[in-house]
Amino acid sequence: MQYRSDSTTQEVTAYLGMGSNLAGPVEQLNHARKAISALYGVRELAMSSFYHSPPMGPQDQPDYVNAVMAVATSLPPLTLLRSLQSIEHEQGRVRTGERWGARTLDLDVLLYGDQCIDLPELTVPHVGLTQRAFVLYPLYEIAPQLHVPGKGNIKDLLAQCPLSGLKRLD
Ligand code: ROI
Repeated sequence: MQYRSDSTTQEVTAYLGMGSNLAGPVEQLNHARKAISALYGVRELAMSSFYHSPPMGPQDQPDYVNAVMAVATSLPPLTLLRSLQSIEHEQGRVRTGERWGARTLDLDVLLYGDQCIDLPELTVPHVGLTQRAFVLYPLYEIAPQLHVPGKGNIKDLLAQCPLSGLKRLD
């Protein structure tokens, strides 16, 4: 049996996407940020500004507020995902089965270190990452040097992604 010679745990930097378009989106995101920071095995590293964005997908729903948070975590990716899902649930998200419908809170694992993950429950890098202005712009704000595994540099990805009505909130 081998033991680590120090008591530190391996941490990975993960980037989390946050979105809400119901029940006070700014408060939902602020609340989620606190809940994420309070998770065992998760430390906040950075938080982007909040961005206002028209809905992608069905247009008969309110505009969204989006942000991206960077964390250092010792949680494995699926444990992190499940912890985020319980926060969504605690904040009143009801999964109706409707694809791309309005939601009180959406938390996504966008990136998990430099890993590519392809599991039924979790795809990393997140599938929409390279096409979604409401993900790429806040991500760029907190990680302008980022390399997205299998996709390229964030700066190059951003250059090919129209703003699509995205506005930074003051
Ligand atoms: N549109 C915007 N602008 N922001 C989101 O977070 C968001 N999330 C979604 C869908 C419904 C695809 N559209 C969105 O899941």
